Amino acid sequence: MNEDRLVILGVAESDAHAVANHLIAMQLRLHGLQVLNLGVCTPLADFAAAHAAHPHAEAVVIGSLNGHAHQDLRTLPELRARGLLNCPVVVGGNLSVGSRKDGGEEERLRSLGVDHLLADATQLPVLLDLIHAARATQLAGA
Ligand code: B12
Repeated sequence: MNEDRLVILGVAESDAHAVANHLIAMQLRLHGLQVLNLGVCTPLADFAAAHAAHPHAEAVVIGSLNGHAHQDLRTLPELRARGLLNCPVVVGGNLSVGSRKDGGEEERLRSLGVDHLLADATQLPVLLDLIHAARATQLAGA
């Protein structure tokens, strides 16, 4: 376990889908990360409070399966304006309602300030390693 590498994980506020959340927590722990798992139905303000309590966390990772990601994350700009959630925010799962996947939902989430969007949870360890490496490079240059 690498004590330096902490990730905050959870599922968006209106969303009760638990299975992927547990599998992702296991996957990330097997990858050597510490995981603070806030579980299902987590308001964005709770993610912000967890990050404020653990400011060294590398990322906040939020799952959304029920199609209401934009509604659940709509306060991200407001929280960031207050100096909260000042870390990479990664969102993944089934991001829009219904079968139409035209990319519009991803655009809307990016416009809220979501930094990374992933459909496939297997890409998470690689993305988190890239975020870790970028941060290490920044710290070395500072
Ligand atoms: C089980 C289930 C439920 C259970 C959940 C029980 C529980 N405690 O988890 C119950 C019955 C409660 C439920 C309720 C609802 N559900 Co439901 N549910 C499912 C179902 C059948 C399986 C979900 C699951 O566990 N899959 C197994 C996991 C491992 O796979 P996964 O969730 O797809 O996750 C994968 C990826 O999405 C991705 N991923 C997931 N999360 C994350 C997070 C990150 C960060 C990343 C990178 C990737 C990622 O990686 C995972 C592995 O590949 C799916 C349909 C399906 N076959 O997928 C519908 C489904 C997700 N549900 C759906 C809906 C609509 C609902 C309800 C709104 C239904 C209703 N009208 O009440 C409610 C919403 C409840 C709520 N508040 O969220 C829709 C969502 C549609 C959409 N987005 O357009 C689906 C797709 C069914 C459908 N085809 O319509 N549901």
